Amino acid sequence: MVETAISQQTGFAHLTDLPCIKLQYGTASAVVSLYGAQVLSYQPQPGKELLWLSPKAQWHNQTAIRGGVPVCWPWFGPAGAVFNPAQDALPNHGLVRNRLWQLIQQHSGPTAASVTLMTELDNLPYYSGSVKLQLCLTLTDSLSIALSCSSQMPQQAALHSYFALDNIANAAVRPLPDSYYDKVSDSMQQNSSKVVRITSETDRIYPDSAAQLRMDSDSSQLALTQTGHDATVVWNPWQEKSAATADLAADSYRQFICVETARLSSAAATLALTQQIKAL
Ligand code: TA6
Repeated sequence: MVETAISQQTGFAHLTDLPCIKLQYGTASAVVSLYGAQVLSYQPQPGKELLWLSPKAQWHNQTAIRGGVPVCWPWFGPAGAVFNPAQDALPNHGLVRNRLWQLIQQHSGPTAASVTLMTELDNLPYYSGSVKLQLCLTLTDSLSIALSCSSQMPQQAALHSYFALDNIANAAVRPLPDSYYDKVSDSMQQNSSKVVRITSETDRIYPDSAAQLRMDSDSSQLALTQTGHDATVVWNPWQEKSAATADLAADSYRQFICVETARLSSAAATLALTQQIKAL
């Protein structure tokens, strides 16, 4: 029988005072921070880390943690007009990356270890009423991250996963649609190869992307299964932006690729977005 466990821990990596929860399923483990409900580690086997955390990540002074799986909600990127009727200065990627979430449920049994974190907001700039957002993390022979909100309202969301690499030069993500919005050049682009490799700053939104993706690198092959999304985002800041970003080191861009499961429609709807990560 597989042994499972859930425990509270203070600190992860150099973030020594960060409140976290560790899940174990046999020899697999995952760590999630209560700050941002951000998954920081997933090791399908001891020592085989699939997620990347910046050595310069911070969590004090309202800073979002750079790495792991940030939760972007209720908007993605800068707040669009729907989310920001008063045109205030609002943070990139929403309001929940720098809040402490509550642990509301945990279960460890022979088939899985799982926890549910929740945060409640009653002061959204564009919606009156109280809104609950939940993140459910389930560890089995894969890690499943599910973000949900039952309020019918405009809400964008992304699971902004940073995957660890030995070298960005050898990473490939497939299959991705031919057509994408390129944020770097602010234009629609076409690429019929289906495979994305990173050779310069990359910030792409692929609408209508598949439910099943594969990420290959020197040290890992991952199957990514996504549901509830209407886009996949692929991001790497490359050299210049890596050096210019306070919580990245100059060579950080070599060490990760973001493959993000996103719902970017701003039509009023409930939310159920999942990304499952499985080492092949
Ligand atoms: O998902 C890609 C992106 O939106 C990029 O444009 C880049 O800025 C990145 O996310 C990181 O955003 P952050 O707010 O975490 O610095």
